[in-house]
Amino acid sequence: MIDNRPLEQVDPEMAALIRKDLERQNTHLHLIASENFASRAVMQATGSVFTNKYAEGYPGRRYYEGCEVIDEMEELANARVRHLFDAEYVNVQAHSGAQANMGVYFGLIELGDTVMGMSLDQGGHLTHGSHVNFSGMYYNFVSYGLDRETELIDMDEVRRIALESRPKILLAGYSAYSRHLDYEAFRSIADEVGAIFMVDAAHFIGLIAGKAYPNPVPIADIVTGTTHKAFRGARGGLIMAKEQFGKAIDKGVFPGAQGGSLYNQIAGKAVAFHEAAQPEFRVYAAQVVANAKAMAESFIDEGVRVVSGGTDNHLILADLRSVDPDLTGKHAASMLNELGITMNRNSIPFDPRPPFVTSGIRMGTPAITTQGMEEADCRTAAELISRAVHHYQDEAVLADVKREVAALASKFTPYESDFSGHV
Ligand code: DSN
Repeated sequence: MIDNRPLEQVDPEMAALIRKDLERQNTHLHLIASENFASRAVMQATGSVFTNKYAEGYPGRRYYEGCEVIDEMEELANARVRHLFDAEYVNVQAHSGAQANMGVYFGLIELGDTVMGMSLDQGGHLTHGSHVNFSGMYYNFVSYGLDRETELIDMDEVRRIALESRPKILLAGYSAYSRHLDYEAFRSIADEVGAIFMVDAAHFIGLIAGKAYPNPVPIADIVTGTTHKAFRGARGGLIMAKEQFGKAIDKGVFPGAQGGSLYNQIAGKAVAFHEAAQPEFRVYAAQVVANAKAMAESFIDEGVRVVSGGTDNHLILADLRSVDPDLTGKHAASMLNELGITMNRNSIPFDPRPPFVTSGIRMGTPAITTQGMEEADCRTAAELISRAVHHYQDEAVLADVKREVAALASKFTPYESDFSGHV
């Protein structure tokens, strides 16, 4: 028989770990650019009885019985996405952003075909052709990068490489680039070489939903994304496309890349789509960008070099060599986590260090903005980070920073101390 006692009673060990991470989430400043805090409503949907249902296929075309409500729920999720982005075709089934990209590749091109994307070490993503990822193993990826001087995507170079390599898909998008993308220029290059134009908007799709970043959906053939970054929903992936690509992408996702989808996650995504359509979400998205700009300006004032000289989105990439040539991203990120500020090490463009070490740190403002921080608080956070990296060998300074971080974080706890999202 089902044991419906609370988690605390059924599995106290797991309950304790959840409480422990709640404490970590409530006491740190969270600057991982791909993280956020989901609402209770999102977590309630994610923790709902949709956990129990198998539903392979698509609404109206299932391999299992009993999918009437699931169909209704998936249609609701799809309609919300169409409305938010003005999309023609929508698929909300991908388990993650990586699997959204996999579904598109499986659906639209053959193994070994040429795809052109931004290289991971210049700001792209694993699924944009990294040799350790399925994308680089199964497809012939050709990479473009940044201009060494401006640290911006050089569209003349993109065109040159595209003309030379004639990709089937021209892919724009990033996980560590802080500027707008020139969708129109990508579109025109894709048209010139006969490529499908795809945007991986995983990092910035929440900002697009909140109208704080340009929307590629009307311009690109395909747009993929994630639902848990700036979007603030349940973890997962999302695909939008022009109608003509829909059937093939459906097949690429299921049965190509996945079996039955995670309907509890899809319910949590659908709640986030509803939340993102509210006027407050626009205020949130604008604040995410304003906060990132404030942090970038503070870093520059404090003598910490910001890649490309600033930001147009939610993320900032800092070059630690401007502070001390011996300070690595690995050391700085680990030290800052000890001080209560969580972020990740990140390669900077043309980084001489390997990806596990790096010379940079990547910071993002989606989570701290959900925590309630505004520009002045972000400038304080940037000053604390700057002080820590400038004095990374001075224990007394670091102890002061740790105290000040704790005081700042205590003003912006995302959850009540006994928060339990599923009830
Ligand atoms: N892992 C995500 C990020 O942090 O950018 C991308 O998949």
